[in-house]
Amino acid sequence: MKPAILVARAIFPDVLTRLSTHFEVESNQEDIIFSPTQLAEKLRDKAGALTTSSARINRELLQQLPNLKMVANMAVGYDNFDLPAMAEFGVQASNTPDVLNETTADFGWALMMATARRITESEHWLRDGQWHKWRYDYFLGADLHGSTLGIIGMGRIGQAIARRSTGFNMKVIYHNRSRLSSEQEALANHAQYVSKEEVLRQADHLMLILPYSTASHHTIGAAELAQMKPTATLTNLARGGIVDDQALIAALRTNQIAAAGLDVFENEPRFNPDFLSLKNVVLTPHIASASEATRRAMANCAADNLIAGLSGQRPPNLLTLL
Ligand code: 8YV
Repeated sequence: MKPAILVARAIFPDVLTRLSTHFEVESNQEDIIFSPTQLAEKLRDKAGALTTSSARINRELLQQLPNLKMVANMAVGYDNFDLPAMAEFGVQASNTPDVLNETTADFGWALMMATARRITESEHWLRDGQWHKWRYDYFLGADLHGSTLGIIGMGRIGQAIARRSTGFNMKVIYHNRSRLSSEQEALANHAQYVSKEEVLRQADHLMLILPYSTASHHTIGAAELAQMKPTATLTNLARGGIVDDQALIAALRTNQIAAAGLDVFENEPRFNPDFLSLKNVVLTPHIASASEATRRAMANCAADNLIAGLSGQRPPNLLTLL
């Protein structure tokens, strides 16, 4: 008999078809966001699950699921997993690294450029019928070329973002838990490793692309925003919770920094509505990895992990140390 799995959110139909050659699949193409109780119920008789960041796999859930062997997250981030609890309950975990690096880096640039050059603000103005003449000082923004790009979180996506800056003749400074090798720094447009304070003080454009954990909670709050240049932009591609959104709203409202580009928010999708009253912010609904090819690659990568894990092989992107 094939093992039973839950695909916890809607997914490409052909990936479901692929999974059903290996498993008895319960799908959720209606894309209902299950409550913890519903998720526990759905998973009770399952050996595996394919999840996204919306499913919390924690101790309370695992206690109810003696049959569960593996959860494959369709995301590189896995802050929705309690890895120590998963290891304790003998449940393998995997994520989808690498396949989304370049697409996410592309999007980081799109968001940073839209923020620096006021693309959405000016488009709203145009759509509003306010464009009656040209003026020398309409929508003056900040240059990217020749400026200093500061990156906090210099993993694979951070390095892909830094690499792209060579064409813009930018200086790159970064802060990370550990320093890159000199070869990696050279490939990342000769990025210079500095303290977090130096990144904040020197960056003209600050890019946040670090994993979320209790240690990185509110990496950027009121004190950090106060250290930034008043002309600086901030782009958050990482996770809600890396930035204290309330403090950011206050900083944007008082022009303590120039502008922000945000793809992720605290408590998303029910983000702080005060962002909507600000002109100097570009808001996108967590779409940095959303290209057709990359979302397919992520879905197939999660499927590869689940297929390997539930057939007794080592999943290519195993996270749990069992
Ligand atoms: C996902 C992401 O789309 O990979 C990640 O960590 O943030 C996004 O690419 C999202 O988390 C859905 O699982």
